[in-house]
Amino acid sequence: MSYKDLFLTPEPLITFVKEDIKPVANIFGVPFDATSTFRPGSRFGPNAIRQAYMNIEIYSPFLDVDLESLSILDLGNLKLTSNVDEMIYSVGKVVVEMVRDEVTFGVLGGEHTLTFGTYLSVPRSTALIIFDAHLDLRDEFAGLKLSHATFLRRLTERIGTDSIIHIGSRAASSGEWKVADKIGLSLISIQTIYTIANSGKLLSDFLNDFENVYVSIDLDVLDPSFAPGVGNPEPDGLSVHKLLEFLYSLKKRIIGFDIVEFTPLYDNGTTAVVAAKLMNELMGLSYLSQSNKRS
Ligand SMILES: [Mn+2]
Repeated sequence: MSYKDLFLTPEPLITFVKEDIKPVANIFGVPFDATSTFRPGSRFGPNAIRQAYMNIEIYSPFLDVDLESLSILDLGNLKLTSNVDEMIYSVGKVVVEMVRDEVTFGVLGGEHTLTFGTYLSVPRSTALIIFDAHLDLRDEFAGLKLSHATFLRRLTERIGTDSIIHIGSRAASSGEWKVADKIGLSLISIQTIYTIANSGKLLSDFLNDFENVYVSIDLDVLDPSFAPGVGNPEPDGLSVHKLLEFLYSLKKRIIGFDIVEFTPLYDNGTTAVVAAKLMNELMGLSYLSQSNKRS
């Protein structure tokens, strides 16, 4: 071993690689925010989540999983581009390889548009669980057909709505609510969560027919008091605890996940550690689902 190996680290990459253990997940960042229309800066999200991750406790008492004793492979960030089609194409190709290699992947955004690329590249037996304040169902926004405000419209045009459930919904134009109704998008809106005692049951019922899940967390699903550093903050959101409750209820294999819309420029440090914690618990859940320890 040289002093270079001894004293230098490849930070900000997450450096929990153990050569003899298959990684719980492959992590990569997508520093893309070219279609942001309000508060830009989610391109700085991936590295800020990594930095927070290296500074929180990663043993999960709830799951009894210690990621420190396991292995996480951090593959770095997608090459810089401001072309949305190129970003979608590259992300999709990377995900196809990970699905082929049967490794759970975790994507750090970046803006929500990236989910269009990731989800189209997973097997169709995979349910998409979207946590988001916004419906993202506009036909176009600010002159763009594919953007953070329209990605779900484009996705449903391609694959319909049968495999998609949207949780925490509370912000959209009146036209978008009508579109959601017309295309039959399953919603667990914030109102439903507040008025129904066990909204987790609605999620588990929806997932009955699916083998795998892909979890997409737009951090603005959380109340801005928990997660102020997002591109489009929206009041009256979920608590971190409630979001974790939904995640902990998942019993299906997690094929992949993303955590998007984190904008460190507007953060006070809170959103970064929340994102890091969510990533940790999603990896813990992935590990348990891989080893069939949850059923
Ligand atoms: Mn959103």
